[in-house]
Amino acid sequence: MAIQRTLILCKPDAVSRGLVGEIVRRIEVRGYLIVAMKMMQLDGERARKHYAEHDGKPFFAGLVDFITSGPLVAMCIEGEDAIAGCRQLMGATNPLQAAPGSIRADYAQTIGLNLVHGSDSYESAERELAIFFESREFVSRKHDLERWLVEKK
Ligand code: IDP
Ligand code: MG
Repeated sequence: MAIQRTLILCKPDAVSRGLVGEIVRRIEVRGYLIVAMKMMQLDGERARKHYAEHDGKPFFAGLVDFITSGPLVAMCIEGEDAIAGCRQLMGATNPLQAAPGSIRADYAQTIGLNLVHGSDSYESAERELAIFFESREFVSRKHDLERWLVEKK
C-alpha cells in the first residue's frame, strides 16, 4: 500500500448532466482527499497531449472533439492506492462492462460518454497531473490524511 496521487476528470458530459457532485461525493466518501480542483475548458493542443497514447486510433479525433466541447472539472485525488481505487470507483471504460455500483455502470450508457477519466498507472498520473496543474495549485491535506489513516485502523 502506498499513498498515491491520481488525475480525475469529470468530463464535459458529467458537467452538463449535473453529475459533478455525485462523482465528487463517491470519491470523498471512499476517503480519498481532493488536493487540487478546478473547472476549465481544454483547447485541442492540451487535449491531444492528455490523450497522446490514443493518437492514431479511429476514435481519437472524436475523443478530442468531445473533451474540448465544454467545461470539465479536473481534480488531483490522494489516498492509499488511489490510482487503482479510483479506477474501481469509475468502472470499466465501456459502461456495459463496468461493475454495477461503479460510476460508469450507474450513470453512463456508451464508451464515448463515460463521464470520468482516471489515470491508469503511476507514470500516467504523474504525466497527466503535470498537464492540468502547476505545483502551486496543490494543497497539503497532510493532517486530514493522518486523521483518516488513524481512524481506519
Ligand atoms: P479509460 O478512460 O477507461 O482509461 P482509455 O482506453 O484510456 O479508457 O480511453 C480513453 C477514452 O477514450 C475512454 O474513456 C473513452 O471515452 C474513449 N474511448 C476508448 N475506446 C473507445 C472506443 O473504442 N470508441 C470510442 N471511444 C473510446
Ligand atoms: Mg485511459
